[in-house]
Amino acid sequence: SRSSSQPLPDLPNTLTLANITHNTDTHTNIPPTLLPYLTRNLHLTPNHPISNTRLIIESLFPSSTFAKYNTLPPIVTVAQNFDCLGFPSDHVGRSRSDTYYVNKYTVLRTHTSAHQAEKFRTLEREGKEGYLISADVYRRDAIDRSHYPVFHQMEGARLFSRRDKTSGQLVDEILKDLEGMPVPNVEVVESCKLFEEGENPVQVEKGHSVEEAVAVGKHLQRQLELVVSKVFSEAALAAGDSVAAKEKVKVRWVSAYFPFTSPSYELEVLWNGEWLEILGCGVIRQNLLDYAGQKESIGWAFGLGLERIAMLMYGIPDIRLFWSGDERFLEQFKEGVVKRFEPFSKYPQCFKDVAFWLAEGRGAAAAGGAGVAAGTEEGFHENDFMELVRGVGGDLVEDVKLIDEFTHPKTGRKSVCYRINYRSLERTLTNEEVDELQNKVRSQLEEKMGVQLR
Ligand code: FA5
Ligand code: MG
Repeated sequence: SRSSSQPLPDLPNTLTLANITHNTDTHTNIPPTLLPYLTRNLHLTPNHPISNTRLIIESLFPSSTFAKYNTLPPIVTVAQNFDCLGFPSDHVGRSRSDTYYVNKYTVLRTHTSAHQAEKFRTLEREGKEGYLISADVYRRDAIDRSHYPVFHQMEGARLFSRRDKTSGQLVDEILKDLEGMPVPNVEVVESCKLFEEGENPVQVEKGHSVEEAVAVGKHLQRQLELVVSKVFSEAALAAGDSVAAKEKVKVRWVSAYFPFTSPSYELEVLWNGEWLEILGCGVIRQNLLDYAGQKESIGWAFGLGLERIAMLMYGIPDIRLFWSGDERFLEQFKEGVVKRFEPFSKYPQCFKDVAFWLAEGRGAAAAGGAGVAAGTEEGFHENDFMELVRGVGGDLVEDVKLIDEFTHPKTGRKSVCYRINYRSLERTLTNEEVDELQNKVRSQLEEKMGVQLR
């Protein structure tokens, strides 16, 4: 299908970043509009809320134990991002509708886990037992107030050496370290089992005893509960609520699946009456550690979303605000201390609908087609549509929703209708301006995606 297999016409033949030049090819699907983001580094911008959030969390991980990496370039190999982490070859995450490819062998990292293996490999050389990595990550995704094609993650890991120890000694050592850690101010409302035997993917790795996995899992959970406890007491103080600052944060541990950890968990936090997932984590698979020259270690890893945490901490309502150059936003974070964000007035929104027939007979959809709300069988990828809209409207688009799907009873053809919400964070848009954007979306839909407008 054209939208998924041809490079964009206006993309350069090479892409240079951090002094490395990459050739583009038919796999390339990075829109030129994304390129400026590769060097923005919000997580390193002084006083920016993403950077402040990073610093607050980093302060819980002593530099004597944890190496800190904050400048790893975002272009990585398919091997780093997927293969060496054990992603199966047909995993949906690998598809061109979900991931930005620089070329067939190179991607914009979709998560900070892409650096796990290389950083485990150099741990002893650095004289550390663990690391933190903060970086920008890239995913093709929906458009709404909590999704942006670029966001920031923090990866953390900690290893424990098994060298010259019995399993019992190792377990004692991990539990003793855990006892030395502060008690987090959280209430664990619900917890999945640390591991389960049988069909459930939450299992103890081959080569790990149950006691070892449980000890590592408990150490991991304690560390992350401390992160949550710190972040949310800061948030309550920011809101001027010193009573709430002392209250326990309600959390729950949910069992999860990642190809590179087992058992795996997600941590959810109760915030304004809603359960929000803030991170994924687990006991690192032994084959990954073996591959990374750590045959004699066992350990844990986690990956958390800095935007998601910053939005909770500061009460930031729209993910686009992080990228805004608007002084009314930036000046609120100048002091570096957590202060609740005071929204500036909202400008009016403007809804425009676009309906179209999906092209027929365009072959099978690309592998998996996850996240495709409509028309997978016609080879239509919702993320391609989202990107087209972003390409035209940029940050003037607040969200895009599928509002109707319809299959013609006689022809079996499928039609979809999307509602685009145009709203600037900085000014009132004129009708003419919005009409012009909407017309561009319509004509590009026909040209680039070969659909028939209704
Ligand atoms: C991962 O990316 C795994 N690499 C995490 C991990 C690391 C697991 C180490 C085990 C060991 P996931 O796709 O769920 O997992 O993303 C992790 C976190 O990133 C989420 O919990 C969320 O906080 C944040 N996140 C994910 N997608 C988005 C998004 N589109 N916008 C903002 N934040 C996001
Ligand atoms: Mg997740």
